[in-house]
This record gives sequence, C-alpha cells and structure tokens, in this order.
Amino acid sequence: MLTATKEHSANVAAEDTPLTDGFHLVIDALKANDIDTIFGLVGIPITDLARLAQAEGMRFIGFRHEQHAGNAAAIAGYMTQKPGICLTVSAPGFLNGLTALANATTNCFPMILISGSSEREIVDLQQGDYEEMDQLNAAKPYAKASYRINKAEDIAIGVARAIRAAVSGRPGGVYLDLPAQLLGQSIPAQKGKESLFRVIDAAPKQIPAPDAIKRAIDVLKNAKRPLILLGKGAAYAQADQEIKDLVEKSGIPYLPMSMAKGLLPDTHPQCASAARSFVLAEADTVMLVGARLNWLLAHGKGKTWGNHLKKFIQIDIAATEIDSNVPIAAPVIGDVGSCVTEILKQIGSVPKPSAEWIHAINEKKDKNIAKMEETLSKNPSPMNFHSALRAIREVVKANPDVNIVNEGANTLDYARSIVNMYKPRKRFDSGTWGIMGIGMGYAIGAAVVSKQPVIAIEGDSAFGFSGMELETICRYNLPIITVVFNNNGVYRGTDVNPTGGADVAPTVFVKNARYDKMMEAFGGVGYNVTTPEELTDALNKSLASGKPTVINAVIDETAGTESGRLTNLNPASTATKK
Ligand code: ADP
Ligand code: TZD
Repeated sequence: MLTATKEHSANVAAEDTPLTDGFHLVIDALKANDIDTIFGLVGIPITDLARLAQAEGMRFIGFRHEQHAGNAAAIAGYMTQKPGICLTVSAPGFLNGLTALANATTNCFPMILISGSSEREIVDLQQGDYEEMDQLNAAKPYAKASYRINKAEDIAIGVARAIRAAVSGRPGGVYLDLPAQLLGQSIPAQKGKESLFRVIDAAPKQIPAPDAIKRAIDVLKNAKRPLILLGKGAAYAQADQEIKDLVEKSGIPYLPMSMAKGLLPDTHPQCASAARSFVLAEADTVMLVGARLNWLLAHGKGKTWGNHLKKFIQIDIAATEIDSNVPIAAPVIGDVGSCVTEILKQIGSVPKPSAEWIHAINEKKDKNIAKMEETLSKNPSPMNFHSALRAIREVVKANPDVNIVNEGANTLDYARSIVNMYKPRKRFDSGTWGIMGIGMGYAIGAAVVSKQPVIAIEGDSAFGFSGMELETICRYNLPIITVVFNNNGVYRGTDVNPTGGADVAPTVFVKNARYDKMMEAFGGVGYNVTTPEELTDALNKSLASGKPTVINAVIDETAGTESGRLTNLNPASTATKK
C-alpha cells in the first residue's frame, strides 16, 4: 500500500493516509471482474501496469507485436464470452493493436484494447509529445465503443463500461484510453476500494418476442426444403445443447459456417457441408442462426442461392442486421440460447422435412464425398494441399480436442472443407474479413485459454504476418504446432517477372525456405516434411511432446490457384493500350 508523500499530498487529507493509484485501480477493477489474463507489449507508460498485473496474480502474456496480442485477446474473448484484454503503449503501439480491435469488432468478438496515452494537454494542442496521438478519436470508427478515463476515482466505472460494451448485445471491440497521468494519480486507498465493483449481468439474456417465434414457426411449417445455417454467433452463444436439439428434433439439414464447424460434429448425418452448393441453391427456407448474409454467403442472393430469393428466418442479437442484404421473412431478435429455446417449445408442430429433400441431399453428399475421397487418396510427389490435409484430417479425428487455427488462401479453403471438426469453438480462422495475420495470435490465445494443443494450418504467406511470435510461443512453452504449407509464395510459387528483370514476381518468395529452422532458433522443435506419412509422424510426435513446433510442409509450388476460391473477386484489367 502506498502512503501520501509531500508531492502527492495536495489533494489528499493527511500525510499518513494510505493511498492507491491508477495503476493499482486498473488491475483491481479488472480482477474484480474475473479477468485473469492480459495480452500485451510493454513500454511507456504501461510497463508498470504489466508488472503489477503479474505481481497481483494475473497472467501477462508479452508479445513481439501488438497486433498479435490483440488477436490473442480477441479469440480469448470469443472462446470465453469474457472480453479479452490487450494492453499497448501509445500512438504506434495503439495503432498496431487497432487492426486487431477492428478485426474483433468486424467478427463480433468481445475484446478491450487498453492503451496508455500521452499528456492530454500536449496532445490536444498538438505540441509534439512523445508518441502523441488522439487515440480516442482514432479508435472510434473501428470500435463498438471508445472511452477515456481521466480520474482515478472513475477507473472502476470506466472498466465496467468497457466490459459491458464489449459483451452485451452484439459483442465487439472496445477501446479504453488510459492517459499516463491517470496511472500515476493517487487517491486515498479507502476511496479507491469503495469505487470497485463487479459488473452485474454484463451480457443480459435477450428474450425474443412471442409473436416473432410464432412467425418463425409459421414460416417453417410452410417450408418444402428447409435448411439451418449455423454461424459463429451460434458458436459464440455457447447454446450447444439447444442447437443440437433444434437440429435433431426438427430433422432439418444444416450447414455450419467455418467457425461454427464442430458445434455439431461435421460427421453428423444431418450435416450438409458436402452438398453445400446444392442445398444453398435448392433450399426454399433458410433459418440463419448467428450468421450474417455477407460476402461469405454471397449476400443471400444470385447464383449461389439458385437465383431465387428464399424465405429467411434470422436469429440474431442485433436488430439492425435484419434485411441487411435481402428481406427477412421472420426476424427473431434475441440471444441464440433464448431464441432457440423458445423455438424448440413449438418445433413439434413443424412437419419433418420431406424424405425427398433429405434423399436428394444425401445422394449429392455421397457423390461429393466419394469424389473427394478419391482426390484425397492420391499421393502426388511433391505433396499437394489435399494429400497434406488428409494427414491432418486423420490426426484431428484421433485428437478431437485439438484447436485448429487456419489462414491462407488455398490452405484456408481446402482445410475448411477437408478437416472435420468434432467439438464446438475449436476452429479459428481468417473470419469475416478474410484477414491474414491472425495465425500466431489466435494460436497463442487459444492455447492459453483452453490449455489444449493447437494445430495452426498456415499458408506460407499467411504465416509470415505473425511469424516472429514463434519466440512468444517458445517463451511460454505453449503446445502449438504450426504447419507451414510451403509452396514458395502467395497462392503459389511459380509466377515470373515478365520483364526478365532480377526481381522475382510479386507473389514469389525465397524458394525452399526452411520455416522449421526459425523455430529451432528459439529452442522449439522443427520438422521438414515432404510426404503425408512424414507429416503424420511429425504431428503425432509433436502432440505427444506438447513442445512448440514448426512443421515445414513442402507443397507442390504449382498447386494453388490465385486467391484460392476467391479468384472471381479480383478485378479484371480493362486496359487495351500497352
Ligand atoms: P459467420 O461468419 O459464421 O457467418 P457472422 O460473424 O457473419 O458469422 O455472424 C455472427 C452473427 O451472430 C452476428 O450478426 C452477431 O450479431 C450474431 N451474434 C453474436 N452473438 C450472438 C448471440 N449470443 N446471440 C445471437 N446472435 C449473436
Ligand atoms: N493482407 C492481409 C492483412 N490480408 C489479406 N487477406 C491479404 C493481405 C491478401 N491475401 C489473401 O487474401 S490470401 C494471402 C494474401 C496475402 C496469402 C495467400 O498465400 P498463402 O496461402 O501462402 O498464405 P496459399 O495456401 O499458398 O494460397
């Protein structure tokens, strides 16, 4: 406990009054809300905050770049429904973390970016302070909410506002600005203690209106070819049993979006993933559960959807999501758990989907699965995406508790469809933005939170965005196995510079790079593998050892396609003149 010194005594009662300060109150306020981990990167003015967090029994995981600390915090928030905390220094550190905050907001993950900031009066007059920046306003467009705390006695309230904003309603990223002066500000310890509190019911249940449920049931009753579409909002909600009951009691086939994979096992008989194109085009009624009709679902219209508008039922906590792209016949606003519970009460009145619809889906599934198995059974040399992913698929099947992180273009697209998931909230990927760079941050967040192994399936380009965090993984001895799908470049490694000049093409990297050696530099384990058998062996050994590992998986450099499955999103040049 601090006591008043002459310097600080101006605004406190007596010289021997026990004092507390901003540093202590921030940690106390986080702890009062069961926040036990901070992901961050230290420097002026927050180094002592990180030290104090550790001294007070919290876990501080220090990163090499703030973006990855932010990504770790975001995925921790998604996994736990508690906001993940990222701590950074001012201006540049804050901006590095802001990418992760924006990504969290875009993906509806609860996180709080806490950044130290410079002297307010100097920043506001733009007098050129050390790391000067108006961080509060810079954060606003990319955050669900932004707050600054100016007085030590407001710290508990400020932290509470940040927590509630992050997790209530549609979750998202919150920015909390802590000026250096605030951290050093002292107030009587008793007053500080009295200010602390625990947020009551930070993410209240949102019960759907009875008439919304009735409307949804009526739409379902009239469906000829119904489909349930589960998104990562459904996975986030942790209403796993309710969702299983909805699927199984209704008998309706379902499709999981990539991060909803495993909510029910991908091998579930009602899972229509292997007939995805068919069900999207043919369904006449679609119930969206925590999934947005954004680009990942072709905006709910056009060829993907069979060129005719469907009847949509949409369960979402955000009323403004409804009619975002196409008219929604039955909006059901509330949290997934409450909405599905209410629908379940009346699901008995909905006729089961016709045998004809189920049969048509199963026929398509069987055909596509047989075709995929044939492709997967091939053993080309060098390996391609398919033969390498076959090896990973089998290891995940035998170890269903393992977390999967996945990014890249081809590496992402193929892994999503080939590697089955068996348990909820075990798959973390490029998400709503299709962002590269989440790899090591998500892997660290997932390992720290779940205390289970992680396999990060990474394109070689994707891996590069966060590769330096291998040191972080070794420092905390985390059971993370990073498999780099090394095909010598972005998408593939075969492009050439058309001028014949010395520079390689824009998509090409150093040939035959050995990413496994990077890991060895930090004391982790490296494998270089060229066959599926070697990959299987390396994965099994790594899972058994629990040691930080990088597997450099050599993939045929001709195997990828431009932008994976998104080739069509590249604008075509219309120039005619040379
Ligand atoms: P996906 O990419 O898997 O399709 P999205 O991120 O597009 O999923 O959609 C998630 C949706 O889930 C968002 O519209 C969000 O508002 C909603 N959501 C998040 N949490 C909940 C919850 N607890 N209850 C209901 N809806 C939720
Ligand atoms: N920068 C960021 C932050 N996000 C992005 N999505 C991109 C750039 C563009 N981009 C993609 O969309 S995928 C990708 C980039 C650079 C990498 C693809 O190469 P890879 O994967 O080696 O990771 P594959 O499997 O070889 O295709």
